[in-house]
Amino acid sequence: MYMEIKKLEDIIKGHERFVITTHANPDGDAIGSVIGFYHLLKSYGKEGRIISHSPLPDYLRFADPETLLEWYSPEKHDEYISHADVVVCLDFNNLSRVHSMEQPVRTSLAMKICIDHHQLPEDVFAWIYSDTLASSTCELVYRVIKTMNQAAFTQQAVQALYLGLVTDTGSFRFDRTTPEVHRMAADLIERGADMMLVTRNIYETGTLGRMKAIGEMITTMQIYGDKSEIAVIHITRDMLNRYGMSPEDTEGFEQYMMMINTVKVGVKVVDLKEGFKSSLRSKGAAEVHLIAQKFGGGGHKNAAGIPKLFTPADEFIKEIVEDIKKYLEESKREEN
Ligand SMILES: [Mn+2]
Repeated sequence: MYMEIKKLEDIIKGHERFVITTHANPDGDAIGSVIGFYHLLKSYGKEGRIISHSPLPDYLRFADPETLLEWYSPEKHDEYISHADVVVCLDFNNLSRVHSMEQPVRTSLAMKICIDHHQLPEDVFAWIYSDTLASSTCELVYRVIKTMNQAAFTQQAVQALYLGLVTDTGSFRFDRTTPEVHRMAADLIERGADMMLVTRNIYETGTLGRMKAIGEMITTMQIYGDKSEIAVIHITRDMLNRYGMSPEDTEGFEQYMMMINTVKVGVKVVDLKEGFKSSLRSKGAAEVHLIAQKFGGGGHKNAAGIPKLFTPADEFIKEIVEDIKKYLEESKREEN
């Protein structure tokens, strides 16, 4: 059931022990929102532990200087998860996204609540605070703290929330960057968020290897469609090995396809140890989560993901390019 902030406040006030979690391979918004929410709980004197399937990525370490995020292990955490009062799921809405934590969370008697901006939540949450038009989960946590208890805007909370706003809006470039988002950013900076700390850690720490990988990726990019509307990059196992990168290190590579003026939809394919995963981006009206659905994926209108597939990557690329062509053709017809 969907809830308003008042209901969330009642839930927090009425319970003591909380698990805070987010999706595997957390990004800036995931980390920002769990840290923000932790400080909200603390401001009410509640016990909260941030437990995550994935460890904190190195490049986001600056946002969690106290190492609040605990890397999940069954021995250390299952007991706590099963006896918690509430499990708070941030920046995802399907329990499969917590991977190894899925079973303990599902079987826990704790109330499960979700705070998120993705579409199509799973039917497992007692309460959901969602806004699919929000720029980020950090925007939602900001709203919650602002309404509920501004004492939770500690130095670390504002830094973390600012991080999520910046990363999920692609530095205030994406569609959902509303005047409200800019006002939030301004407010967070006034409350002590260090803007340059985010710039330095997120945008100025790439390695030479990563930069060269981007070079090869751009050179090998394929363009499809009569008007060159579709771009595809395929980062192969061989490329990852040569540049000493993991699939997660290709996060953000999609943007280079979208910088091309003719491109409306971009497809990134990254080889995994076995199989591959894919992410989709679009500009304007094209709704890529609709394209991702056929392959078991989902997400937002302009950014979607497809989890691990085992078909040969070349076949997948052929198929999805045809799907996208058809989709763009049909949406053109609808416009006329
Ligand atoms: Mn997000």
